[in-house]
Amino acid sequence: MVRKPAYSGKDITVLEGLEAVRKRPSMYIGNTSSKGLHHLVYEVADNSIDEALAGFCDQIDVTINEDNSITIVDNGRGIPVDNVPKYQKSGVEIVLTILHAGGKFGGEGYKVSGGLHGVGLSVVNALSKWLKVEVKRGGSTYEQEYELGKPVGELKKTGSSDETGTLITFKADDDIFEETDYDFDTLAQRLRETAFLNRGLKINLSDKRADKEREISYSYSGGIVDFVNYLNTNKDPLHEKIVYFDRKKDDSEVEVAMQYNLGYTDSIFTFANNINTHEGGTHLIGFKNALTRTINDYARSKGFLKEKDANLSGEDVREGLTAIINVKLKDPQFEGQTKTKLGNSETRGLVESTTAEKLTEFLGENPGEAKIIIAKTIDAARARAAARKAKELTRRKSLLESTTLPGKLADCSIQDPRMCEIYVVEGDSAGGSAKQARDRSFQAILPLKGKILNVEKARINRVLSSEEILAMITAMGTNIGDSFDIDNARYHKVIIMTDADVDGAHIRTLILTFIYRYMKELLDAGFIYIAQPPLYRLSYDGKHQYAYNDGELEEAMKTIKKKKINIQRYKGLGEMNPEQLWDTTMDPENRTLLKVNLEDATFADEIFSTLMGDKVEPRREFILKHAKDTRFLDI
Ligand code: 0RA
Repeated sequence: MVRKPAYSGKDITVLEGLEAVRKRPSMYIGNTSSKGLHHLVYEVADNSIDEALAGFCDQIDVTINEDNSITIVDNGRGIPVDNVPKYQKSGVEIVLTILHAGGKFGGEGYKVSGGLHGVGLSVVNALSKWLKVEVKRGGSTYEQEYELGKPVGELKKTGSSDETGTLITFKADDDIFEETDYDFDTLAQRLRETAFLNRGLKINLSDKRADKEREISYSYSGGIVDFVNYLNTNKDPLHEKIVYFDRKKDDSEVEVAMQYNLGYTDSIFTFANNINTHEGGTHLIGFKNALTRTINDYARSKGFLKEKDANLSGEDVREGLTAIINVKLKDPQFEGQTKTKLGNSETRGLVESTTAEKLTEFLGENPGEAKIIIAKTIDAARARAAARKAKELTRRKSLLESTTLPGKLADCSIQDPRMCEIYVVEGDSAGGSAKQARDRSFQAILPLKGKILNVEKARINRVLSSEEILAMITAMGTNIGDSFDIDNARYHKVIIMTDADVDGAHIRTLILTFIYRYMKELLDAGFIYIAQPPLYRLSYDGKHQYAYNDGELEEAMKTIKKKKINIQRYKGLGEMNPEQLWDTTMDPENRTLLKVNLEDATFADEIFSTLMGDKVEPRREFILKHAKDTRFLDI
């Protein structure tokens, strides 16, 4: 009898591939914390969304099961089940076990690639305790199961069906992931964004976990027009009609939706193949160029700008603009620090020419709206010019560019920004403690006076006349807005340290709002952190220990079980002496820092415009709704 060897050469390559994923999971999914865990869901969902992009799928159901496994069902074509001769395996098994096998067949339509996305279903499979796949295709149903990425038996035909589609259930491996508990809101946020970007696609999310049962459904017939409408909900739109245009050319598509509001900052979000391109790229450059040129041309042709008038600047024409730029292309190139910057050069031309042409058309056909928009941009330019005339902006600008550091900054002695950190501290007294506590070789301290200016409600000239904000800008070294340059960052860790009370939370949000609106790249680069001072100090028997929240306090009380425990509750940073502050909050060996993660930039926009904007009612509702939402508290 001739026995088939247990493993062929090809099998060994597959096993080595999966082993590599399990050995270095972060190389494939970024990290193994909660963020990496949620990436598994996006990875599977992105495959279904690829089916939707190709026009074969219009519904995706995502379920968090009772045991924290995830089921994702789509009504696409179903993963091919036929044997692939080269591998002597079903298409299903190839997609689930070979790295980057997603696009091996078909080759049609759009493929998501680059960044942490598009790493393939095999990565999810390799990082799962178990995975089950069901396919409906060609009149039949099929099933196969895997453990730690390896098939348990072959793909089996299980019945008949006249539908098509794919169902995948997987349980993340708790030997790999630090936690395996999914957050409904995090998934909901991302899936809603996906629904906005794919007009008409229906996405259902349901939570079956005990005491957490919930269901939500997203489907937007207006696509990115609905997205802009949603983003402007808590702002005051300047004109009713949302501008929308699109174009298909060769293998690329672009669509843009935009609307101005009364605010002073811009909220432009760009996407390529459903990926949020936080770092911008060629599509954003094309859009900005066309916007500036078109508005100037129109304003001149209609006499709003006279010959003697200077051109409106890019910042002028973007003031108060909310826009979504969504491109789909065959072979996207993702670059930049976090691989979220679109690099395709041909996309710039497509977005630029489309925007110029269609926006000119819109302005021509809607003179009422055009007039309002132009008036707003001219207003913005006037404010800038007035500030400049009053020597304000030029003086400030040169001040920003100057190397004179703010007087109250206690700088560190090391010069290499990669090793340096700055503590932005609430209040002069806490600032004083921090100055005494720090390691002056690499830690700088910048004390700020209480509530800084709310930049959400102020125009650039007022922002730049705020002493506290100027101090932050010069200390960081990067400048702001269009002049921002991350290469000049003087510290690669910016640590916001405020009291652990309501006022402290407010000040933290004000500082974050400023950074988000004027130095967003610092957030993208992962340079922004929040310090975690303790809430309690327990002393007993001449020993002491700290508790950072009420849960920890309870735990500590249980373990100590001594009669005489003295509990001190810190009402503010000022109550800690320098040694305590160092031990608990500033010593890199002991402290916990919270990294501010802006993966969800559109959610951040919602947070800042709601919390810091003019409208009171949405703010009240938002705070009530998110009162227990740690993402909001810690942003
Ligand atoms: C490879 C080729 C084709 C479809 C798929 C993969 C596919 C993968 C997933 C993952 C989740 N849902 C999915 N749906 C489809 C093309 C098949 C064809 O040409 O018919």
